[in-house]
Amino acid sequence: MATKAPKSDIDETGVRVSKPKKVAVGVPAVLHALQIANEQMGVVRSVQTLARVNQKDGFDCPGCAWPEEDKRHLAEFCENGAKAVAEEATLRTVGPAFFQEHSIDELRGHDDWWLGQQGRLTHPMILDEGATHYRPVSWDDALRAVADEIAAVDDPDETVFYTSGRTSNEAAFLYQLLVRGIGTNNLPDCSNMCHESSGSALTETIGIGKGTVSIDDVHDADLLIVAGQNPGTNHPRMLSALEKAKQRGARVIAVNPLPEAGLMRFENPQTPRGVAFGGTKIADRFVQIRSGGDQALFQAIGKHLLEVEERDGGVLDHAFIDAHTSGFDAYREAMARADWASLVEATGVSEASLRVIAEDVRTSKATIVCWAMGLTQHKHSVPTLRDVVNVLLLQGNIGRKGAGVCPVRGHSNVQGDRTVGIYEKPSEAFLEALDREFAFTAPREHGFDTVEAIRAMRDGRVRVFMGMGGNFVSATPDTAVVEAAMARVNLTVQVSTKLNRSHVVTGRRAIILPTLGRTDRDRRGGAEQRVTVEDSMGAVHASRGRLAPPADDLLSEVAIVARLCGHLFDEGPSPAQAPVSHDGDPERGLPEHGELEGERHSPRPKNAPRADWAALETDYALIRSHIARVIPGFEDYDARIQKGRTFFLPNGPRDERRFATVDGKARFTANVLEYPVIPPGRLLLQTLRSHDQYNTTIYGKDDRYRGISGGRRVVLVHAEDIAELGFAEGEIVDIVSEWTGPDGTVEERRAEEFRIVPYSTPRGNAAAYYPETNVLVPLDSVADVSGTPTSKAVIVRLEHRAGAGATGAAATGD
Ligand SMILES: Nc1nc2c(c(=O)[nH]1)N[C@H]1C(S)=C(S)[C@@H](COP(=O)(O)OP(=O)(O)OC[C@H]3O[C@@H](n4cnc5c(=O)[nH]c(N)nc54)[C@H](O)[C@@H]3O)O[C@H]1N2
Ligand SMILES: Nc1nc2c(c(=O)[nH]1)N[C@H]1C(S)=C(S)[C@@H](COP(=O)(O)OP(=O)(O)OC[C@H]3O[C@@H](n4cnc5c(=O)[nH]c(N)nc54)[C@H](O)[C@@H]3O)O[C@H]1N2
Ligand SMILES: [Mo]
Repeated sequence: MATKAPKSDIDETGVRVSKPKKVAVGVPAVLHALQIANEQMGVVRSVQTLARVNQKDGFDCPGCAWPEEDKRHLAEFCENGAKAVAEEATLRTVGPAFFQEHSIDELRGHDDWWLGQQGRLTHPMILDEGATHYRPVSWDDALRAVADEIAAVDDPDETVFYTSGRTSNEAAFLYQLLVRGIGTNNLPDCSNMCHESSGSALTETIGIGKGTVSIDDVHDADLLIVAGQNPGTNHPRMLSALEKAKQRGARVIAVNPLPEAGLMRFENPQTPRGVAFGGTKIADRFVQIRSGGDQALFQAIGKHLLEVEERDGGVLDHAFIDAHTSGFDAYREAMARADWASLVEATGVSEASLRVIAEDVRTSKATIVCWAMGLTQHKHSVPTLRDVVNVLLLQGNIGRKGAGVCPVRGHSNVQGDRTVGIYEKPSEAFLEALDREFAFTAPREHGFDTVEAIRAMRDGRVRVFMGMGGNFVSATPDTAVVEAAMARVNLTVQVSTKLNRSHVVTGRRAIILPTLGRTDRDRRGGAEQRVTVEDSMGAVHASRGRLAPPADDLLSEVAIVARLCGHLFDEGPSPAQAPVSHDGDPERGLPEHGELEGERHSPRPKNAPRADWAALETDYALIRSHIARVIPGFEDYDARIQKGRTFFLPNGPRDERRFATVDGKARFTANVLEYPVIPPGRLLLQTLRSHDQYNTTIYGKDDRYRGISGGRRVVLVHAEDIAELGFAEGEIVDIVSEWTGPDGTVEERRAEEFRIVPYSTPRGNAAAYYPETNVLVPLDSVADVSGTPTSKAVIVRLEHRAGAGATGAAATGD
């Protein structure tokens, strides 16, 4: 039986701490997943649903972007994939009665867990200016209200359109067209906070912002370095691939400040061996690196390889370097100058150990480097990733079997969204193709990324904010700033499956547009529609939901966007709105390009994209034909995804060692070494995910592998730091971040009441969960080049709470 939604928030006094686990997955994981599935969906729907995850002609798991293996197991699900599915396919619903019962003030007081647990949104809702409650609204009125507010802006750049990474290729492509049709490139997305640093570094050095390996390469690798990633929790299916590689003789080096369970040992629930024999040891070597020390690690590897080459020869792939790269000499000289003392200081690893790691690389016949947020969310992430590329180039480890770069993406279609145009800095080639296809002129000026969008909202320069999925308010840094920024916007619109903070921290007016998720059946135009997604390795395939949606008249994301396009581009502002714009100037109905032309019942803006919006809404294959004509690599799109087939998008470096960089070569780069300097008495805080959450969606209160249960407000600190800083294990403290602005002033931000937990991490480093700690991340603390918030590097101090001494040890147990 499905169970009811919780009535109260997480009671943080119930936190329990036990020994962290050394093994990931196994039978307990399956049981835990089934328990959550049953709570949300009941037994029958659980079985129906979980059997279709990632099966051919089933739906793509909304959990993560790790690709499917060719031979799929009957229940190709992992614990956290199953939890992601259960959250979406839940039988709990949030409809008009719910909003009548709970005022916006009351809802704002609840935590993210409570909000998310209430269930699926079923009805379009509107919050009028000054109202205390949302009220139901018809689809047509809701969409017209959105279109009217957009049409009323003075300048199209006063609108911002966010995208999270679950949106399908079809919906994302139409959405970017809508936005460019309005006349702006303000398309921030979750990538800006996620793998943007990877995109920046890879585009510059190898000419494509994506990874260069396939799942077969992972199996065939001789050495896999997994840095800054916790696959046991965030990409559990990756563990099966690592296990397979190991069975074929590969070595794995895990680089992480924390000894994450999945990296140490893996029990595969799909094989008898996994269940009965204590699983496979994953990491041959665990490098417990100081947070932010990865650039130094890769420089050390490069330096060692070059030294051995100089002495003995036989290390480098000279043929590759000569034919395909540029900048080698400058890199070699920079590495000759790099000094071991700094490399040791930055990593916290001795020179001897650094050389042992480098020897693993030297003797490997094919090396892959995998990474995620531990490498992308630092100030110096882009140079760090350039140095990763340098090491791979030395031995020709790009564009050959078993070798390459493998940024492991987060959201299940975040890579596809970028491919089809969700980007604030679109290329000219893409815009030209878009112009041709839709007979209009897309704007050329680059738009806001996530942080720039927040600044613009904070400064009152944004009138309309729309979120295609995601939870902008909770996911972004500097929560207090973001909340105030949202309040300055005239209208905030969220297209969502589930209730979250972005529905209750709103602009002056707010609209919720509920939508179908991956698991839901999508019937349009008398036929069941498929959508398509691209995984982390550039493979595109279809996804089709089969479950009855939570409400009969829910619209898909495609339908919502297509109807908005119809309102905006075929009709112009609705008659009620047209004569008076927000500032009362009757002449100013539409943005610059929107001089009015007589057509239909009200005027149609001149420079609007042209398409048969109603037809696109009822046949997604037509959208695929548009995509096929605009984006290279999608030729015969619709035919190639039929019958569960998958196709690979072209990838120059992987397919033919072709590098679309400024000089047509893979580029070695000489980078100045950077690493965080932690002032005395301070800690470097990383904000990360527990095992029971999907970004801002909190599934439960436990972080099983790390031995934390019953609550989330914990800060993991080295035992000796706890003592040296004058605190006690189990003490409840405030975490205060210290940010020195460009003018030298120090800003402080505070997160209250966190329990100190001693944990295995390098001295000076600490960890706590996101999104609770986003209040601590300063908006201006971003990575150079990519602009990604430095969520893994926040300087903090702990503070005793007034009047509260050490409370002694937290409840412990095992
Ligand atoms: N179940 C589940 N699956 C998910 C998600 C989820 O929330 N839940 N989120 C999805 C998304 S959007 C993403 S982007 C991915 C995120 O996947 P991950 O990147 O694995 O997620 P994080 O929890 O941020 O973990 C960061 C890891 O990097 C380590 N780390 C931190 N700082 C450093 C450093 O300086 N150097 C090194 N070498 N390591 C460091 C941390 O200890 C931790 O192990 O997962 C995706 N999949
Ligand atoms: N401090 C800190 N901050 C971080 C990070 C960190 O490590 N530390 N990680 C960053 C990263 S990597 C990312 S990717 C971002 C994540 O940022 P977002 O992608 O914005 O956040 P999510 O929590 O994944 O969004 C969850 C919401 O998406 C909606 N949703 C789910 N499925 C669908 C769907 O199919 N369609 C639609 N329309 N809506 C849907 C639901 O309403 C749900 O409440 O957060 C970033 N923020
Ligand atoms: Mo992400």
